Amino acid sequence: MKIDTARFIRSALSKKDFSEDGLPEIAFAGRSNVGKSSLLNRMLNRKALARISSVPGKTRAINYFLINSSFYFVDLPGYGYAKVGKAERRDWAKLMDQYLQRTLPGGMIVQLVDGKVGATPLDIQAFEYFCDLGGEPTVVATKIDKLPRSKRKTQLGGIAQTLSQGTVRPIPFSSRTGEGVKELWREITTFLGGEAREANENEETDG
Ligand SMILES: Nc1nc2c(ncn2[C@@H]2O[C@H](COP(=O)(O)OP(=O)(O)O)[C@@H](O)[C@H]2O)c(=O)[nH]1
Ligand SMILES: [Mg+2]
Repeated sequence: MKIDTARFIRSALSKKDFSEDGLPEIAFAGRSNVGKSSLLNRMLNRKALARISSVPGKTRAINYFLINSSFYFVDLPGYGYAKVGKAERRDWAKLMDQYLQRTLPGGMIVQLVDGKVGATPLDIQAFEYFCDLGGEPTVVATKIDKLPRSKRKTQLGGIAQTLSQGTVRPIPFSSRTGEGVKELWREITTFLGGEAREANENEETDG
């Protein structure tokens, strides 16, 4: 995909800030520090676009980036901060619930798992949560450059097994080397193609 424009649109801290224009949304989720900002920047060929989300006060928000004026990348707040209090965790869960219930099923959610660390109990919980809400997460194994080639197959198989008894096929990804960029874009364009077809069909039946 050629990226002509990629613009930060806004940080949503509550339901009223969610996008209402009906453009397709591709949401990205993962533990904090999993490499989400790096992946978004790499996918969009921008050096620091997604860092906006790491400025204080915005890490708990849902951040919208508009791509080529035609779809959104949605940066969901990272889960698993060690130091957040109960109230903040509750706010986080509420915002995520509201967003995901509205976007899944039918939307696209990309779940990032640290390729070196493997799937943690929090990753499993998140995966099950997304599935319960009707999502079918596309799983990406980040920082794959850190893993020796000889350990790859076992590690990727382990992630698939732990998350889904082997039904998902994690995409190995590295923001350092660019591995996985094409494959993830392929998944995204397939999703966008389906969205476009659906919109057309609706138009035909409406008119
Ligand atoms: N080796 C390696 N390190 C990475 C990669 N992606 C991210 N990192 C590092 O992991 C840390 C967290 O990355 P960041 O993108 O900020 O994670 P986020 O908290 O999920 O947004 C940073 O120190 C990055 O430099 C990768 O593909 N390979
Ligand atoms: Mg980040």
